[in-house]
Amino acid sequence: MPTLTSTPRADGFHMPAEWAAHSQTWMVWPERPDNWRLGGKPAQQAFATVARAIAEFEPVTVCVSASQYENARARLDHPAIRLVEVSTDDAWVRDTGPTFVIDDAGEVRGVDWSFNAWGGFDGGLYAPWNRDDQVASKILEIERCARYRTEGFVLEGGSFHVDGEGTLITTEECLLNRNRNPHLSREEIENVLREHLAIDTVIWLPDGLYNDETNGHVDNFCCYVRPGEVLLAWTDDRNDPNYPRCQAAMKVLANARDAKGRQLTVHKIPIPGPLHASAEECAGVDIVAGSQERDPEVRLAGSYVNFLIVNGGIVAPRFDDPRDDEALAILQRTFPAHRVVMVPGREILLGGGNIHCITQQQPAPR
Ligand code: KQY
Repeated sequence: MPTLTSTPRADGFHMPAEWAAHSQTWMVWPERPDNWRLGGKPAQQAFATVARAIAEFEPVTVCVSASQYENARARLDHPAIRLVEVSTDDAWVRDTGPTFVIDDAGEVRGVDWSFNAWGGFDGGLYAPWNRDDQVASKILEIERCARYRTEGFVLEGGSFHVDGEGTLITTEECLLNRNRNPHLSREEIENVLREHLAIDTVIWLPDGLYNDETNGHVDNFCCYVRPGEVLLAWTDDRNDPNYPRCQAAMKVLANARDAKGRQLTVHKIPIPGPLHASAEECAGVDIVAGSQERDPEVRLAGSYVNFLIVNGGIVAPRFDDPRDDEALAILQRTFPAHRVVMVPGREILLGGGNIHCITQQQPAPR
């Protein structure tokens, strides 16, 4: 399939909101033993539960290595789940997969951002990452979608959300981090976003959630629920390191105007925990120089915001935390036309993300 030299905006393509109809959701099967404990077995069970939950609403394609094909096939026993063999470095398709864009005729193409494992050799989470940088291209080949490649412009899909009506929300902590695009100013970064996602307005939250190893991906902190309305992870506890982050985000959101000139309604959802990995969970992760170390002292960046919107549903993490029920009620109230399903999120969180980070929606041609 061709790699185009124009931009999506110039060609009449834009990124639709996550609630627009999907043709399918993509995932990658986890197996990396220096990220997933016990050789990835508990994570595989968690990913399989997520895949099956999504498959109740729409088709799912799971990328899997040759060596894990048979195991994954047996564990992903649902008629709506397809497997394809793709080599990867890890399993975060939100960040390694394409960002799909669509035009008024319903043609779907993909943006293939440069990927550096969340910071390259300046705080990145593993090396090498060349297989992960190829994932978007391979998915677009499989789908026969034309590709836009932002060579040298580093971005991950979890670092932004759009409302599909011209507004994008992101964090300075991630996009202005020196380990992503230090050669570009804020305005130059905004221009790449405008051209590749066809947005007009960028809302910059200062930070993401405390201790998020992606340098504050917005998809773990704040997301759109419909145009003009966002959901923000929230704490009223002044002693929580998230307190100043929530306050700063609220201040920006309260003063923002979106591309349509609207003020935003902000819904709050509690932050679970504080959650920590146990010593036993940490001991199950292989130690490899250059990969993220695991430490029971370090608070995990657990968040109910890290959910996926699917056709007619919401697939959200639960943590066996006292706030699970409240989070479920807030999600169901916020998405009254969707069926909210919660699935176990702890094993995914132990690897550094959650359901939104391990999924990538592909819009349906209209
Ligand atoms: O989007 C994400 N949250 C990815 C996290 C990567 C963690 C690797 N250990």
